[in-house]
Amino acid sequence: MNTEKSNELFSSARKVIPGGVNSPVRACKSVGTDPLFIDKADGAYLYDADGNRYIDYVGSWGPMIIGHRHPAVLEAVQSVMKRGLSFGAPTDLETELAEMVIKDVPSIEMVRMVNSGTEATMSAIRLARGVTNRGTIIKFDGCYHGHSDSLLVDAGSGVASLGIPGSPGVPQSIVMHTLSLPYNDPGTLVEVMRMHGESIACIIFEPVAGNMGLVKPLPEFLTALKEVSQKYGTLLICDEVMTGFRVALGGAQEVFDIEPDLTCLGKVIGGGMPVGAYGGKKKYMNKIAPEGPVYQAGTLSGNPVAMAAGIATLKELEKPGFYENLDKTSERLLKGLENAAASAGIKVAAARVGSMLGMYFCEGPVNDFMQAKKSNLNIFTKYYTGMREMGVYLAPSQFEAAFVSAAHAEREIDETIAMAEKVLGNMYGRGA
Ligand code: KE4
Repeated sequence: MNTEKSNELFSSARKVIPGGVNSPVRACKSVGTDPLFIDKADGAYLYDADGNRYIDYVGSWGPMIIGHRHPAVLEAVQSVMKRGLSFGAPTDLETELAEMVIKDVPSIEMVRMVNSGTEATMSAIRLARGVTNRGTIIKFDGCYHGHSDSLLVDAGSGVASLGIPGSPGVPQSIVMHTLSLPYNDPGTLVEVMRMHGESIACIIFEPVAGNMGLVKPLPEFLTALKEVSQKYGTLLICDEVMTGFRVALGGAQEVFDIEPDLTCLGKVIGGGMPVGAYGGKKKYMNKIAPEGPVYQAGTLSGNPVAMAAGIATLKELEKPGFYENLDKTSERLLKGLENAAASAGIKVAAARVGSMLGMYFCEGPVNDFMQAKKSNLNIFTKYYTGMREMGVYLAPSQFEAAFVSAAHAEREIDETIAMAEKVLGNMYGRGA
């Protein structure tokens, strides 16, 4: 692909923006290449500054589940914009989106809108600490919950991709209140809670880990989470920023029958605009200012244009058959990629939950971050660059998930599989 324009734009961006990007993983450092600058998108496709077209499996890191430039979303946003962009005062749109979230995610009785997933998880943790009057929190290695200080410990996603152990600038006095345990390890969780449970404010977890690649929760892990949180009065926070409205209308908590005390949302509920949210039982949410003493605020929280995009998106998701169809497409892709790897004699551990997929280049199973890190990153890099060269846009890191949208039809899936057969086949000197 000719990427001359992207290269020019990247060198200009690097002069004025750290790393030339506004979020580290976009810099493609872990795959040793430069980022494409995107000019526009439509349906399942991205078009870069040089006019190259790509089948998109990043979907803006999850939000674009109904495809880019969906007419219903564009129409909703354009009509709200005619009334103004932001008022810093309540609007009926915030209530409408809140009512939809509460209807679709039964564990949420009340919800507060914020501007990002980071704000959502940061606020939910503050609420848990405020409600329990405890300071220590538990997270899991390889899980990423945004970049607030308490959570940049053994995080996944960009932190894992860049191999940053935590981050400079996060004081020890903060980090010491965060315990990071192995994901899918009920024994360790139970043991740590036996010793410290009375001082643990909350356990925050990804119900499907999507920031160390894709790792499904083991049933015994989910059981342990439920039991220890109830036993020690610790709040269970389900971080569904990525899985919410992605893996099912009711999120991963619907798929795996999880009953969290608090849930964090983002990505899909903004339909591509900056939206995060946290919600849960009224007895907890009533502790949030101005109703209660736990403070949290935001200039653009509940922004009407962002709400309009989220409402229009959720209306599409609520249509009968939406997830069934998306499941079929996603399963077709998963099977196709597994077969392509097998034909090329390359061992992979691939998995899918709804339209969220992951593929490690190693023997399976991959149940935690230690095992995920055994994936062959050289093969991943060749796979990533080969697929991009062929016109398939994947996340530039082994420690991310891939997302299928409703705009991906059989044609896009079959083209992707054909390209994977070529790329993986070429890798072992066996052309497709
Ligand atoms: P944001 O602050 O980036 O909106 O959300 C943070 C967050 C919280 N919880 C989970 C489970 C998440 O996956 C995320 C953000 N996901 C990454 C992708 N792995 C965002 C991409 C990026 O950092 O640029």
